This record gives sequence, C-alpha cells and structure tokens, in this order.
Amino acid sequence: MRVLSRSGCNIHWKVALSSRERWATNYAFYSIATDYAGNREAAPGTPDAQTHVSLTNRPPVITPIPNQCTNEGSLFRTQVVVTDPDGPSQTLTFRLTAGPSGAAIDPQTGLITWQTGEAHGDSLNLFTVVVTDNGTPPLSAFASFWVTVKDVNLPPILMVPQPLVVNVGDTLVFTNQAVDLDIPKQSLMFVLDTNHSPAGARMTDSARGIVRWTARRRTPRPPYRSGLLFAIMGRHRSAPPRMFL
Ligand SMILES: [Ca+2]
Ligand SMILES: [Ca+2]
Ligand SMILES: [Ca+2]
Repeated sequence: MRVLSRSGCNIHWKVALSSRERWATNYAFYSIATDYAGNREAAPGTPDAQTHVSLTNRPPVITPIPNQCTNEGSLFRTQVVVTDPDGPSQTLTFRLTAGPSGAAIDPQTGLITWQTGEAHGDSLNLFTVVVTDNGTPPLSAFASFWVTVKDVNLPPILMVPQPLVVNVGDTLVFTNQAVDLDIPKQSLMFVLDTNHSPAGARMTDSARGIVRWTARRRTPRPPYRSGLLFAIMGRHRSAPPRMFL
C-alpha cells in the first residue's frame, strides 16, 4: 500500500493498492512522529485508523425481453441476455420468480424453456427473471415479460364403426361417433358427403351424426364413400346388397 497524500492536523490518507495487495481486505494505519533531529516516536501498540478496501460492485443489466407469442403444444424457448459492468470475471446465476407451471430456466445460461400443452391455449403468462452476480455484496437485476399462448384448433376424429349389413328394402339407421381433443370442449356437427354416399342417404340429425338410408334393389355400382364414414360395398351376384361403414 502506498500513501499518495496526507494533510492537516486531522490526517487524510489517500492510498493505492499494489498488484500484490488484495481487495476486500482490512488495513490498519499507524502514525509515527519524527522530529527534525531525526528522533522517531516509538511505534504505537494500536492503529490510529482502520479501513476495509473493496471494489464497488455494480448490478448486472438484463437486455429487455419483448412480449412473445407461441402456439399451444409447442416448446417455448427464449434466451435471457445479460451484461455485467464488472466484466466476465463475475458469475451470474439465473432464476425464475414468476412463470407458468412447468417453465424452467437454466441457472447458468439463462435459457428459458416451457413445454406448452392443449390446456394452455388462449392464455397470457407472466415470466419474471432474476439474475444475480457474485460480487460483494451480490447484486441482482429483474425483468418481466408476457407470453401469449394461442389456441390451435385440432380436427375431430371420426370413429370407424364395425361393418353393417342391410337387406334390400330395409332401412338402415346408424349413428356416427367422433371425438375432438380441443380444450375447452368444442361442439361437433356431422355432414354427409352426398357426392360419395348412395342416393337417398341423408343425415337426419347433424348434432348426433345419425344417417338414414333405405337399400334399394337398383343400388348403384360400388364403391361408395362418404365424407364421414359412410361407404357402401357392392352386392355379390348371389347375395343381397351389403353395406359397410
Ligand atoms: Ca456486478
Ligand atoms: Ca377442434
Ligand atoms: Ca386446441
């Protein structure tokens, strides 16, 4: 330690540390008087002053994180970018103090990940990131942003029924079954594709998917298919018409 200046009856010390001396260390100051004849005062037993020398830690700075959108079912990822004016010698640690269930942040890299699902559609989600350095004392920075998860409409799935058999002249009535995996639950409507169904077939209940058809002897030639499930398989020469769904 080198004394740069001192002045007045009340001594003001201005010092500089050499490269061999360390920050965050306690230092003691002793005053020894010397007269013009060269007589030197005995060294005091206790220091006249003590001080703690330390660097002034400055907080990290987070680059603002924009609000973002993602589709339900996708893996949301975003990288938190941080600088620290004290340089790369300090270690930064990340954590999430607010976020949806299942969201995570890598404590070393600041990469946020969140696997969204069907239930997250049409929701607004707040994320708050905290990054802390390892200076003395440790300092932190905070940043918040919103993630909108948009709903994705999934197509309904028609259940394939077992083949049905109808005799010529009889009327066949069957009900279609379908599921839709969207949350919240959606209403379904059934439509018969008349271009690919036998003549005379009709959807008598579009909400329940009920189809009615009377098998005539002069059934058109196979194969027939419907936009839903309705298909007809041609009759055998020696057998009555057989209809399959
Ligand atoms: Ca710092
Ligand atoms: Ca749907
Ligand atoms: Ca959906």
